[in-house]
Amino acid sequence: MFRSFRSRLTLFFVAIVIVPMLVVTVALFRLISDNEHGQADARVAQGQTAAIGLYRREVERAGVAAARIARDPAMSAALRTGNERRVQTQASRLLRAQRLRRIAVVSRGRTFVDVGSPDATASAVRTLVESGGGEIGQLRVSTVTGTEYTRLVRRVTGLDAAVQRGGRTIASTVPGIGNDPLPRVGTLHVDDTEFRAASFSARGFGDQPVRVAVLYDTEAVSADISDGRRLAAIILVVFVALAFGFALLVSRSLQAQIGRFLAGARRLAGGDFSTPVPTQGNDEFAELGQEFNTMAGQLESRLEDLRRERARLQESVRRIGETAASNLDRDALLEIVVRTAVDAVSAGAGRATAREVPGAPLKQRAAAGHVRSFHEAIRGVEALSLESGGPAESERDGHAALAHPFGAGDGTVLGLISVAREGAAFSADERDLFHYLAGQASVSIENVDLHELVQRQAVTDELTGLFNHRRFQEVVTAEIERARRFEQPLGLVILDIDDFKLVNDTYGHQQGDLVLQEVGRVLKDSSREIDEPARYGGEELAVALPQTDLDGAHLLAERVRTAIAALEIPRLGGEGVIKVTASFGVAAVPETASGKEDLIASADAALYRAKHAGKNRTERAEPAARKAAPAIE
Ligand code: GH3
Ligand code: MG
Ligand code: MG
Repeated sequence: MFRSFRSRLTLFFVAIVIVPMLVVTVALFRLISDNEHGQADARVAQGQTAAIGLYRREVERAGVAAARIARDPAMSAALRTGNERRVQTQASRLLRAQRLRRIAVVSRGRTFVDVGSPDATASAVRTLVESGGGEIGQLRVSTVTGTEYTRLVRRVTGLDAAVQRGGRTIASTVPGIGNDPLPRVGTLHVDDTEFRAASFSARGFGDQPVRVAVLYDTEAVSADISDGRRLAAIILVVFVALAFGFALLVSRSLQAQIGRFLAGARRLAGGDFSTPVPTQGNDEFAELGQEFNTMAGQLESRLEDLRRERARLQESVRRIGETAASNLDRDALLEIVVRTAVDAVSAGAGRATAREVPGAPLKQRAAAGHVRSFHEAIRGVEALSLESGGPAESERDGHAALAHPFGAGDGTVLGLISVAREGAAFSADERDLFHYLAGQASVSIENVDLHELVQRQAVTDELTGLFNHRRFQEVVTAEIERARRFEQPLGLVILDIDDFKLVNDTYGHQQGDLVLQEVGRVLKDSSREIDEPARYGGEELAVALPQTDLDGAHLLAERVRTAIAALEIPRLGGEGVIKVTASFGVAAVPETASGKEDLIASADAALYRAKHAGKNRTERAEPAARKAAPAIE
């Protein structure tokens, strides 16, 4: 039910604010009500005390008035006469003159004079005495009527008042009060109005007792109560509103903070580590935010590690691919092996050295990293490995190094692969991995050597060491193409040993072979790096001469011819030497031919002419234009 954060906050708010507030409200309303009633009762009691005081004062005033009347000479005279009318006249006069409310004279149990208001109350009684000392009667005087008294009470106390005599209400400031008995202390209902009342007994006029009540209109109390309650309610409402406002503020801020965390978590889930969760202050939320950001940082660096690992893996896979593609090229293979070894063991640098041919000094063939920084360490470990003919390890001047030899399979070291780094020595795992890699590389290099040998054999003539016919054809094809593209000349020399058959026949086939080898060597020695002399077939040899025109080819042919003629070939199994000569035909693109077939054919034709012309000579091929002429004829 209270699953969401907002509803939990709401529950929390209701529990700690609303419920206590309701309890406080009820208690406060009760307190206000009790307090107002208490105040009302106190007010009534106070009013009663004042009313009693006022009543006494009226009685005292009446006493003063009675004394004055008793001393009045005209009144005394009238009383002495016992004439009822005279006394009454005098009493009426005094009533008016002295603003009295009622005067009565009682004599021998009979009231023979009674003037003024029948409602008069709070009277004083005075005994009238003859000059002789005999009692003539009783004088009763009142200075206030019930109505006046109740008005006076109201003026002085602010409360209503009522006077009852003999069970009947004779005066009241509350109209329509009726004759219900006035309670000593209690509640009185007049029509719909409720009064708090307190009453006391007093002497009325003469001997008649009266009951005087002070009345407090509880409507005022109710109004006060509701005023109090309203004020309390307003304060409570304001308080609740403020609490609600603060709670809303706190809730918003909490929700905003949590919202930020949520957004941060979602960003993380989406793989975005760039924006940290904002942290303010130093409360638990800030701490949580900091922890969150730390966690994100760690996650990011882990991911970065993973990415790097993955990149390394991809790089390795790529290298394996490269290796697969290029393992027939020794230098490319060494390059890959060194780079992989450096990466695999986290080395600072590495290199591969190899000999051109067995016995030659080791030369650097591939390198990775900054080899010069580790020169000493690498040289040192390579020396160790060379010395032992096996894997070596060294650690010196804060540099650790590993080396592994590779050889020809017969134990001769053809090269070394080495790595070095600063700091810690290589672990057993790293060492094993390095030697495994180098071992595998060694096998691959052997394969490369084997492959190179086979390749060489495929294009080489076994007897003379010159290129074979197939390779010659390839070379001429390629060179013709190149000559055409760059518009350069291409010369061709073909030679045929003179009377070779005779050599074979005279000295045997083996001797013939030796002659062939010697002639081949002369041709090779006379050729440049770029020329590829070949055994064209039998005892015919040929060499294509890039960037060489007909004259150039002729020059070379003559040089070779002279050198062959000067050759002294030892006799196999006998004394003396054999001398041979050769005939040459030279041709050139574009002078004597335009294509490959053309070129060979024209050189062949020239050779043929040289044979016919007496051998041991060089003939030029016919120029292309002259050759074309017979076709027209
Ligand atoms: P010419 O001056 O006209 O060229 O005379 P020739 O004797 O050289 O004539 P021909 O071309 O007929 O003879 C070639 C001989 O070369 C025939 C063959 O037995 C021999 N021959 C070809 N290949 C070899 C080889 O590999 N070794 C040996 N010893 N002889 C070979
Ligand atoms: Mg021949
Ligand atoms: Mg020949």
